[in-house]
Amino acid sequence: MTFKSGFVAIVGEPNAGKSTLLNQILGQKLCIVTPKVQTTRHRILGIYTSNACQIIFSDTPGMLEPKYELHKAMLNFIYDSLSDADAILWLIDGQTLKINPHIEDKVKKVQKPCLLLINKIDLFTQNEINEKVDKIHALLPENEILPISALMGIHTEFIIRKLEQILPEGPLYYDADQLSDRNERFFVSEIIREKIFLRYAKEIPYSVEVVINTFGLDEKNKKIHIQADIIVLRDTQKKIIIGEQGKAIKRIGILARQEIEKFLQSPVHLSLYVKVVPDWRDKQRLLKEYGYKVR
Ligand SMILES: Nc1nc2c(ncn2[C@@H]2O[C@H](COP(=O)(O)OP(=O)(O)OP(=O)(O)O)[C@@H](O)[C@H]2O)c(=O)[nH]1
Ligand SMILES: [Mg+2]
Repeated sequence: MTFKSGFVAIVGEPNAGKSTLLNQILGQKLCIVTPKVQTTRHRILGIYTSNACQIIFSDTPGMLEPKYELHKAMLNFIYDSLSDADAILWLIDGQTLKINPHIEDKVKKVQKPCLLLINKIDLFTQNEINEKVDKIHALLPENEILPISALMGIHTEFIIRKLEQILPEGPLYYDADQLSDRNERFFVSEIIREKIFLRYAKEIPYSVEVVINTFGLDEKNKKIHIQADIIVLRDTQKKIIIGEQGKAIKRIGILARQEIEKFLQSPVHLSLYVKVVPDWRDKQRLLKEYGYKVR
């Protein structure tokens, strides 16, 4: 049997379920997921390895109209993933069936095998699903369509079978037990950001960045000590994040610590500071420092 391997970009509208799909395929929560758009800001590799293949998925931010430098950096992650890819999974939200013209344009340009996945079919009847497939087929007749539910794992196994056929013969690019290219520090910052996305409304989630300053084992109390800054744009946002008598940030700290402890499988001491950095979303130097790709 020949061993297959390659890179697969997961692209689509914000909120289509890209990160949910990657987590489902990997069988564990790697990427953060929230009901809000623009949850994912980076390109995150998720590595699936079996006896027959290694598939290196890129979870990407949702396609958007860039409003500030951060958005441009997010778009760069999508474009890089598409140009590196051996195959593309284009995720369409079954609730909206929105076809983003920029994605269509890019997918056509790169000329790679592309599977259209209509997601969230757990919400619909078989008749409704059939109608949706017909609608998408009428718009994009060249591509194979697969209705799935990333959340419930419906037809997600089939995606792997399909990719095994499409991908070329190739080597193990990563160790068989490696799940991602990102380190623990990165995922810890994402977990904190997820809790902020889930608990605050309006512009707060989009004004926040999380920076890990300290990450190390405290030998004395056998806990991993983590200190993180929550960066916001304005003083008013800082006040909201902290909340009355610090109650709101305390809650974030507890929720984040519980999940970080599960993720690291170790007791954790987490301390959070809120820092105002005006315009960080438009400062290339800072964006680079925060791990975004600016060019
Ligand atoms: N019912 C249902 N909900 C889903 C499914 N897949 C994802 N969702 C929900 O859709 C929302 C968005 O999911 P994400 O995985 O964060 O979507 P995304 O495409 O990564 O979003 P961005 O990172 O913002 O671009 C979450 O509330 C998910 O629980 C699905 O198959 N069925
Ligand atoms: Mg995402």
